[in-house]
Amino acid sequence: MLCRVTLYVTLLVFLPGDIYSSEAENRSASDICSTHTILPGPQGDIGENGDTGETGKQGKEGPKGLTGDKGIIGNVGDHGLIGKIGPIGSKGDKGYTGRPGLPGEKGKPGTFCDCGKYRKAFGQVDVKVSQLKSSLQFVKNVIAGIRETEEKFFYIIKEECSYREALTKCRKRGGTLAMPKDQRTNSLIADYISSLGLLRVFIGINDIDKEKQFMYVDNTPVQNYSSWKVGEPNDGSGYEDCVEMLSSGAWNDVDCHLTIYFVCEFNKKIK
Ligand SMILES: [Ca+2]
Ligand SMILES: [Ca+2]
Repeated sequence: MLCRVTLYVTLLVFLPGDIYSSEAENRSASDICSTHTILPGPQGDIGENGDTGETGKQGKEGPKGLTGDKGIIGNVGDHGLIGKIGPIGSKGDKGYTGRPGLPGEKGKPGTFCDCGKYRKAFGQVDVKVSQLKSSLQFVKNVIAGIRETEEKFFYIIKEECSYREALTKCRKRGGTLAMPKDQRTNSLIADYISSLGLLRVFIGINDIDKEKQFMYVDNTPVQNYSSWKVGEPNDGSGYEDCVEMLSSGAWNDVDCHLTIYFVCEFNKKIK
């Protein structure tokens, strides 16, 4: 193979065109190699060094390096600016009481005052007030015979009147017929009747508008408290629509035309 290639190259380089065209066409390469031995020449000298090449391209970015050691503490920085004012704090506990102060300077001498006469006058007023209270109580209890609770005065008028006349007379005095609405008031009126030596008086209760439905004269029904005598109210004559109180405190329905004493009541507080 080597022989065939070498011969072919030699013929292409060194043989004239006509020789190549005549002889080479008639002689095969295998024939030449089989008759002539072609040896290689000696090795030539080392060629001159080539020119310096162009600068190569930039290499790829290398892998991330290892973390370095912690550095030493830096220098102290400059003084910072003053911060904002903070919110108002909560109120503190009350402090202890301070020590007493020094005594004040001595006062100036007072002026003369005849206070005795004022004291005397006030004292006399107090005496007068007490006397008036005593006198009023005497009038109420002994002369008038009036009785009272915290809210009302009660007064028995010794005039024989029918129920309607009695009611009118109480109203003309600024009150109305007495309306016992609790045991305490009923007992007070009963004692009042007894103390005067009386047996009966009209009180402010009737069933004039509707039979058996007894009402106080202020148009409130008799329902929470009553003090009927046993067997009453019986509407005995068929006309018993007004009510009397006996000295025992018991109630009885009677004829409104009956003429007897009566008891009025008056509110202490003027409405
Ligand atoms: Ca009746
Ligand atoms: Ca009766």
